[in-house]
Amino acid sequence: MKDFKNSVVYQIYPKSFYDSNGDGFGDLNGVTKKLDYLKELGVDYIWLTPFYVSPQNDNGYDVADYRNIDPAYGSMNDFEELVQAAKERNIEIMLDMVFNHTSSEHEWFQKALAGDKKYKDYYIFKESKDGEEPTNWISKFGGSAWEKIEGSGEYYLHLFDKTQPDLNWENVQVQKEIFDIVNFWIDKGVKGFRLDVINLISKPDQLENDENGDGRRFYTDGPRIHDYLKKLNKETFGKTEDIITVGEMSSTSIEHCIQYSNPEQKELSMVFNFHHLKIDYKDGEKWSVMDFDFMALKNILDSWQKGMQEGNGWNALFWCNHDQPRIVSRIGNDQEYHKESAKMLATAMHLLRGTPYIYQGEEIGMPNPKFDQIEQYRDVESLNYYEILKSEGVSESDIIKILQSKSRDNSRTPMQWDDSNHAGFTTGTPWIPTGKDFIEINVESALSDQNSVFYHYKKLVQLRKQYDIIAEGDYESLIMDHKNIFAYARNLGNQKLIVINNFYANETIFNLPDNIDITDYKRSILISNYDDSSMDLNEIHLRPYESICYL
Ligand code: TEU
Repeated sequence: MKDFKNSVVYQIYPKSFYDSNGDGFGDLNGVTKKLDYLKELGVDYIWLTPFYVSPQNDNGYDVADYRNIDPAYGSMNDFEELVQAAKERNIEIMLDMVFNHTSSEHEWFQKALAGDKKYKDYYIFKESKDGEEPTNWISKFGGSAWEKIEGSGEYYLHLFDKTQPDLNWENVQVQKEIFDIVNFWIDKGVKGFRLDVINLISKPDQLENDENGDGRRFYTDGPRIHDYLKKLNKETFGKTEDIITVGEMSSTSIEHCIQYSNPEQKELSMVFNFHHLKIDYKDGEKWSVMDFDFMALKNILDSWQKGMQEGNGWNALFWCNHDQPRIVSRIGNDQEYHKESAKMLATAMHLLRGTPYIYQGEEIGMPNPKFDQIEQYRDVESLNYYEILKSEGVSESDIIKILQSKSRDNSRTPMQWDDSNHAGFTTGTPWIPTGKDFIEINVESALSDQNSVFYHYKKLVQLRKQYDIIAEGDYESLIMDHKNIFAYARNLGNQKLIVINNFYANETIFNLPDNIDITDYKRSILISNYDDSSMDLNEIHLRPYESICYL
């Protein structure tokens, strides 16, 4: 049985991973074909984003049938073969479960719309208030969170797209349906679940206007959220010891995340939070362009590390996923110091306390594609905000700059396998254009270069297996006021790991704080992104993006 604390999870967005049949759309057989590559990287789990039957308005996060596979991705047989072939390589499958909402094409919602009372109570319908929406809540994808039913005074709630109506978790029948779905997939040999925006499922009894916000304070970590998760755990994955779970927590708090992931609470194994990625939002607004705020980043990572440790919670560690721009473009340097900065970011994240997640392409340092025409974008959120920003009078070229920096499509371009047409992703026409830099940045060239970003990630995965201190050590912050360096220590028994990362292209100096005594233990460099890093911990002259880990 795998221990989630020393495991590493690799996230696959199947639509963009590998197309096995030339239709331009990645598929499950494509994942199976690339398993040896993932075995080489050494990962323990593959998290697959949704491939269930879906109209694909939100690339599968709009599920129309939770028990069947969308033909575009393959068949149930393909899925079973994938699970088996992965197990043969000691890799387990983690599925993505979307239970805050369904697709509006789901049979339940269709029945609800047809007036079936039982199914209307599966969702959140409300009468209009004086011809207006029931509340002033805003959808995460822009516009009102309520959609009017044609020809009636009723609206339904959708925190995301209007084709993603929110489920009513108050209804025990809904809960039972969901537990059955989870058990259906457990029976297929799945060993992990990622639960989409799971901290939004509990809405208050009375839905009210939010006088100073978009409504999120009413439903984020809502009133019965912990009861629901305890119940879900008890009825499904909690029945066995060997299933890991990660909750995607939108706008959450450390206090709630401790409860979600402290083993005594019997809710989830670990949590994703996003506070450390909101460091380039001008005045808190995602749809803006801003350099990242390094001191804010450090303080957020530090407070989550300490807070979760004190409460015995567990973090999922990540820079990238299918909703985030590529980290090497966002915080690193995707030009002159591409390799150095990609490796530095990997080390800085993987050696924190928590379970690391690698998003497809991150391990070869894939950058943002810098699409410069709106026609190249596919994502519903980007397209909605394109219209919203336009209606606010923002110029076309400024909107494109914003999308180039923030669009979710930045991470959804085809995986770059080699330097052939469409980066070897498909023999057809890819559903979204390929990044321009695939000639240099691709898996084939990474595998043939011992100094590549790929081998740095591989080494980080291996180190986690070799040194217990990486999974189990306590976190300790170092030199928090330094303007260029993010450094920390990990402690286990009489061992001490020190991780020093220069987040900038200019040189800088690290001085060991006086309170740290390093005389009594043997020192060696576990990993670095330069091959001649200094051994003199008392004063290190760090080169651009230099990152060193000492034990
Ligand atoms: O994302 C939830 C979420 O709130 C974000 O990360 C979202 O992308 C962001 O708020 C947009 O600014 C999850 C999935 O990861 C995402 O792909 C889905 O679109 C969303 O839920 C709805 O299911």
